[in-house]
Amino acid sequence: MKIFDRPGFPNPARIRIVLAEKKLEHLVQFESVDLIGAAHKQPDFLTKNPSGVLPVLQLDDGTYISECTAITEYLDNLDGTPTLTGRTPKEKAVIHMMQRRAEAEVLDPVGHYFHHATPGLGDSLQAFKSPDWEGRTVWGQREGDRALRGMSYFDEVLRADTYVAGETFSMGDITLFAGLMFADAAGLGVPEMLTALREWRDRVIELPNVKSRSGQTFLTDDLRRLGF
Ligand SMILES: N[C@@H](CCC(=O)N[C@@H](CS)C(=O)NCC(=O)O)C(=O)O
Repeated sequence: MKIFDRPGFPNPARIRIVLAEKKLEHLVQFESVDLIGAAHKQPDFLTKNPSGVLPVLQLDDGTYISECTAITEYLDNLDGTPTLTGRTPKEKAVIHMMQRRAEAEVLDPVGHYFHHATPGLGDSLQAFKSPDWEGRTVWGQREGDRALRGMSYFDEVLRADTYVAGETFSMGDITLFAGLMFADAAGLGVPEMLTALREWRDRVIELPNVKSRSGQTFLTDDLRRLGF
């Protein structure tokens, strides 16, 4: 199998954590896509994923699978014993719901903040994003506020539960973790007062399959090139 991604970016990191959790790294080849140069918006890449975003999984039969949740479900079920997406109908439903909340209320709004309230990935990509840059800045700022509200919600959740969807580490934790790392990299941060959320993050970052793939290096190399 092949993964088209860019090391150090939040969504690619979700799948790298999944591969480590499922001990599948030896089965995939990684191909780095020039995200800063907008390679993922060119026709060749759009045939793999019409949404023009990373990561994309290519199966040995040539099928392309995009969207981290779909890729995670595929990889989690390969060995017949899913550990990240749930086993029973109830586990599957709760993890699906909490994952979607982490994506919709934290990770995606942080991404919108990054792209529309900061210089984002730079000029070469801006043409694909927003001809109306000034107008979108206000929207980007609001998305930052929305992400902070999403973080408050998860702070409440994590006061009661060990992990995002209960007592077991799941796809929901991976999504929220990527959202918080992206928030740091984008300059939004995670408010000090959200102590349960920050304590959860300190625990997750120490998990063996998360540790080597995250931390301080998140986004750093590419952002440094962009002048952050
Ligand atoms: N919903 C998508 C999000 C993918 C995504 O936004 N990936 C980012 C990298 S972290 C990307 O490719 N951004 C490039 C762009 O927005 O132009 C997923 O789950 O895979």
